[in-house]
Amino acid sequence: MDVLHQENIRAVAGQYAKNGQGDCGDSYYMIATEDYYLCILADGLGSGEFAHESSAAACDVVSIHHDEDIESLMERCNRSLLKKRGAAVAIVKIMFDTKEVHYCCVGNVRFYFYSHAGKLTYPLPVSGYLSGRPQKFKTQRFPFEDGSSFLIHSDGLELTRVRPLLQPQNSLDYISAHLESLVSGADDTTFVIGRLP
Ligand SMILES: [Mn+2]
Repeated sequence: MDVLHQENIRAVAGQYAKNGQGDCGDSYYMIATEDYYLCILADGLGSGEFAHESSAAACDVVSIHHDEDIESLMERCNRSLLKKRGAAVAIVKIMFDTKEVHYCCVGNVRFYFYSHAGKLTYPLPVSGYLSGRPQKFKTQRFPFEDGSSFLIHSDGLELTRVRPLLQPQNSLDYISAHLESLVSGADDTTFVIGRLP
């Protein structure tokens, strides 16, 4: 598992290829600066090499331009997927200074944000995928408080009880171990969990 540990955020990511094969069709990238945390999770259509090529292209372009707002990052992802197979893409950017979460998604990537007060926000997935065709993107913005947690995952993971899992008393190690225990191998699976201390 991949761990990011900074003053403003802790995050853990796990990624598992379908049937334990080499090429995972999902890709993710995350980074924390002094000002924000950004994560993209992309699920390439299908599986194997060409699914990976698509999801990796989206993550590569975001890793270069992560300082931009997420509408422009979604545009860049979309353009990067022209003449490739395509991908479901979700981008979350958490602004430490304004204490705001910005989120945009096209396709079946799920996002849950659990506030310190116990409010669970889970934007419904927008159907479709990015493949270079012009699209409009709708970004959600909402405020957060310290002590919040979040989860982003690809559709390889089937979750029924997110609220008890993201409770503040559950450590990120506990949550990631639990999520890993649910990985079936039937599809590429990626999750990113984070906590804003
Ligand atoms: Mn998938």
